[in-house]
Amino acid sequence: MNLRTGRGLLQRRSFLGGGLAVSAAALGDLAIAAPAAPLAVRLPDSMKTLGGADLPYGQPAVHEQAVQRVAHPSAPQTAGFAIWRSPLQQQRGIITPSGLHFSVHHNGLPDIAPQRHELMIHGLVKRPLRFDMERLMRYPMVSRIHFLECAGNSAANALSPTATNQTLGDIAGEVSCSEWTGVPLSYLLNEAGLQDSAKWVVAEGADGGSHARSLPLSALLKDAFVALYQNGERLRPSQGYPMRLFMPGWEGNVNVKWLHRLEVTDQPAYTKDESGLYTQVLANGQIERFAFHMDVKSVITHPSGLQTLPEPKGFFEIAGLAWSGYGRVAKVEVSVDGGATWALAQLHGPVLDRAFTRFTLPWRWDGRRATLLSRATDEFGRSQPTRAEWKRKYAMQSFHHYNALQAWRVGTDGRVENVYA
Ligand SMILES: Nc1nc2c(c(=O)[nH]1)N[C@H]1C(S)=C(S)[C@@H](COP(=O)(O)O)O[C@H]1N2
Ligand SMILES: [Mo]
Repeated sequence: MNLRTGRGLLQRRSFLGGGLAVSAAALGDLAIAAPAAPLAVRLPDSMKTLGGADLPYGQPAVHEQAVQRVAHPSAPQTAGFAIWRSPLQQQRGIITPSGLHFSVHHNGLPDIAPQRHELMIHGLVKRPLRFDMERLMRYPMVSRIHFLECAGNSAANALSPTATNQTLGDIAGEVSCSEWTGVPLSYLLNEAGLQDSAKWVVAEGADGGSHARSLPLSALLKDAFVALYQNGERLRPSQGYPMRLFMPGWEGNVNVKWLHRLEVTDQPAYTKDESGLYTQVLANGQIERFAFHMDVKSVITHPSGLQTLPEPKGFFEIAGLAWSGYGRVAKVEVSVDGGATWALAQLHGPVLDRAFTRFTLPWRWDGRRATLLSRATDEFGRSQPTRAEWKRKYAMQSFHHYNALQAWRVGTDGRVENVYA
């Protein structure tokens, strides 16, 4: 049963679950009109020739080569700081293809041979330990589907006084979601034996920037694991091959890639990364540090920035992704009138803890200018601020943890652009 709400949004009475989401009546005229005469069978050329060869490691269709990560540094191919953003506007479904997972490297990609790589655990432990890959691979492993988001995702929206006209991936593509498989950190820490004074763990990567973060021990014992697999295969080099720390729902930079050292301590190390890069100034002048959780957030992927709706009006499915670093997404609301009225989107299962959740809402566009927004709320009632609300909390130049509502303006010509609403 569809409920018609403001401006052509077709809201269902049941918002979660399987079955066909959209009634046939809502779709109506999408198919290419069939003529009254019977359709003649057209034999495709591909049925008249031999098929081509397949590859030992599969690749996307050649016609999909435009679907790529986009680099945002001055010299992406060299060592040094690089951000590769994921083309979220092309993603349908909750798992980001491994080759399209976003990436942030502070000092390029290290070249690590797994046979020589070791993980060391030392500091306030009873028995310092060293694991080579072979030994680590023998431990019991868990598999978890989780998003990963850079604290600096959507920085342009946070900083730029006027909205930049870019794709969703270029604006907010520093987030992805994968199935991660690895060894719970508690197994390794307990084997090393924690001393009574142990409170923090400093994790260090084996890259040239010696990226390092301090993390509270109690949270790590509950949730962290050493990830070895990503979407069923060994980690990609971009994601920290041969191993990375994974801490569900926490800001990207604590998920130390190319992990080689864990030092148990009684206090944070205040590494250059945590005291320099990842603290930020609040509007009241106070400094916010160790802001680990990524907050609830959502983006409409279809339609989104620089896309053009193919017809000036008619049926479209609004689709997007929502996530929260605290738990599950409870609901997503969508507006097509800049936030004046809202309708509940359908959530597509599985709705997982600290993972992408897909949402959709059918929309019959009337051809008038529309401002699209999505607003996610998680199971703890946390919801997204407007941009103005977010800006009131932080100092002018702060940009980490930006989770304000993302707005898209659909023009009468069908063109979609980034706006602040
Ligand atoms: N060793 C190391 N770990 C690192 C980084 C790095 O530069 N070196 N970048 C961090 C940052 S800032 C982010 S957002 C995440 C990104 O993970 P991804 O590249 O797998 O998406 O890795 C984090 N872990
Ligand atoms: Mo990051």
